Amino acid sequence: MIWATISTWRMSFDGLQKASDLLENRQSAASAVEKLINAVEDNPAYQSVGYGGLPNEDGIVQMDAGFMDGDSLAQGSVAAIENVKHAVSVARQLSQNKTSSFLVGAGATKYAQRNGFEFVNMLTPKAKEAWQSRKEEQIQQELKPYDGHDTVGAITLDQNGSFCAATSTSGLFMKKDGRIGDSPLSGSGFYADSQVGAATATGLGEDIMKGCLSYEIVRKMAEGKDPQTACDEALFSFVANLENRYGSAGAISLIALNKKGEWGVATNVQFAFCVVSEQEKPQVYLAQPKADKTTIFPFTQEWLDNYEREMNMTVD
Ligand code: SD4
Repeated sequence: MIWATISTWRMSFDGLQKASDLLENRQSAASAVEKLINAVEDNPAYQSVGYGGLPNEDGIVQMDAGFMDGDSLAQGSVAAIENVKHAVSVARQLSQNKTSSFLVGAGATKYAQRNGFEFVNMLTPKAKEAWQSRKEEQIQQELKPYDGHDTVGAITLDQNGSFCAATSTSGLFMKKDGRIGDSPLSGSGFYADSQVGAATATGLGEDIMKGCLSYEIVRKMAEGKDPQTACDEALFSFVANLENRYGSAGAISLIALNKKGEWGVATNVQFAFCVVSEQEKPQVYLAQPKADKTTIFPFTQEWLDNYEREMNMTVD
């Protein structure tokens, strides 16, 4: 049976290759998605996820993560968890609970401690330096995502036809203490149903939550829409609606995968993502909005070089 993985941002590429090895060797969608996200969480170069993640306005790194098993619909989440290296692994374990499967703040951290998860000071000197200089320059400005600060979201489909979706993020840089985005919320940040497919989101959590966009995409795929149509319809109609009724819509990017291993992406900003499947070598793509559709093309080395220069050698 077909296996496949899709994940957000170029930073997920190494993890995607790990997931690909696992899925090729008949490992479960759950293990593959966890390992993919752990690889991003482990890398201090990525300042938006896991170790090295940028802190909140008080200089404290607070992580959000979610995990969903598309066979049972079980889901687990943590939010504003501190000093835990692999927030998504805690979320995965919590998904086995009948109750107390979503823990926040001190309760989430205590749970991780009692259950032997790896603890580390998540604030690296580089992240601390970024926080100190941002604090000085940006006291009153509005927070924005895509500011070197993005969520890793991933979907895996294994050879048994099982789907998992998961996310991990340190949220928005300089967020308020205790602020939680869409990433740990099932239906908004992620959703998986092995009878249909799965979706995850990255972008301005406050706006993604207004549309429950991951669930909306899976619902559209259940009606028979292919993932690309489901993603474009879910995103662009919602963005138009939000602009009319709320006055603005933040940056939003969405990825989806269906049972046939077909994938789709929609975005209202420039967005990179990674794909691998039984039929497709690991590949990074770039997506851009054009009217109410998303245009997608493979990442070229030239684009990558320019991008890295523009981003001042940080990796998103
Ligand atoms: C959040 N959705 O906390 C996350 C942040 C993100 O690109 O994905 N930024 O709202």
